[in-house]
Amino acid sequence: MQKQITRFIKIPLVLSVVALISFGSGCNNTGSKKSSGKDEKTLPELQTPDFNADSAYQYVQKQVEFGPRVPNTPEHEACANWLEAKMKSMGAEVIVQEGKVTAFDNSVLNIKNIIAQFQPEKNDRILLFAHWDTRPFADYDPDPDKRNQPIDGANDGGSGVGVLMEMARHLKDNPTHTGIDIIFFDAEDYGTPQHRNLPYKEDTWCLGSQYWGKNPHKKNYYARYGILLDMVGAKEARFFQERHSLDMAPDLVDQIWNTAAKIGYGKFFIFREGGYITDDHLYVNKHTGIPTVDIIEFDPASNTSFGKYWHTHDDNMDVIDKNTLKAVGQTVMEVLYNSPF
Ligand code: AHN
Ligand code: ZN
Repeated sequence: MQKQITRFIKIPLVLSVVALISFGSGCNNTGSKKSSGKDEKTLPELQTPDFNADSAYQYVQKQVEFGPRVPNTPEHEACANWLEAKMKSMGAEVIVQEGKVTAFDNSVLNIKNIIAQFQPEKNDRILLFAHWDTRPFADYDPDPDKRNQPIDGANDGGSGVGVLMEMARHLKDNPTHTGIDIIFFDAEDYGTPQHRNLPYKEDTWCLGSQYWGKNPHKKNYYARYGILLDMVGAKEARFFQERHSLDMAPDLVDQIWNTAAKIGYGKFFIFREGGYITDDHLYVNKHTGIPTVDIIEFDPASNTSFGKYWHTHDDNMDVIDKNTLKAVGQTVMEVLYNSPF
């Protein structure tokens, strides 16, 4: 009898000592999960794979080599086929969602949202996304004669997809605790051009994510959280905390920015509020309720809020810097593999 009693006393004592030690040493850098859940401590700790910036760079370059990825063009079609094949080759279960949407000029765009599912059998999911289309105009190009020509979109379009592809390359051999969906949204950048005298309409942007929001690939689709990557490859890029993201997912913003600082990318992730930016994350959140964060370059000194190359013909491979791709890619991977959410 005596033996039984001491055992009952011992267990809580041991537990509280362990709890005190892990609290005192700062539980955020141990990679361990929240201690509240019952079966969480049975989950193995995950090792974050090394994000290869050369590989990400090549994925960006390859997209650019197709030419501008503007809906209803053969270049767009060819790039979509490549994206689909690549994601399949990395072990994803891929759905290509085809749809028709109406643009600012009432033209009908044939769009493709490319949805790559990892561990599709899991209910608990994280959603990562970027837009893969490129802008049909260069509204902000200094040369007015070139404003009607489509841009390369190396950073605006190419970089987010390139970073997500490099992350995807690791997911089969290094499975995360949750399932992961990577969506490449189409027709984000077909919003009303600024250089023609047209009435401005906010919801002419993000046509692919609006379409998906109304027609999710799975009924009642949900994920714990979403992360959007937009313009994540330019040299010297700075990521401020986008305001819609702070409104819908303040804890995740904290987690991402703190993780960046912890692993040495604090130079890129600035602990200051940026602007309210209309982007795919707004429509994902509006239609599904998933809290989402937009990691997007922001320049408070620029009158567009973005880099000088933005929506000009300077958005080509020359603006892409592997250090920026690495900072964003490794930070997001670290969050995925060590997320307390
Ligand atoms: C607007 O300019 C309304 N939103 C910025 C979203 C965007 C455009 N991202 C890339 N291109
Ligand atoms: Zn754009």
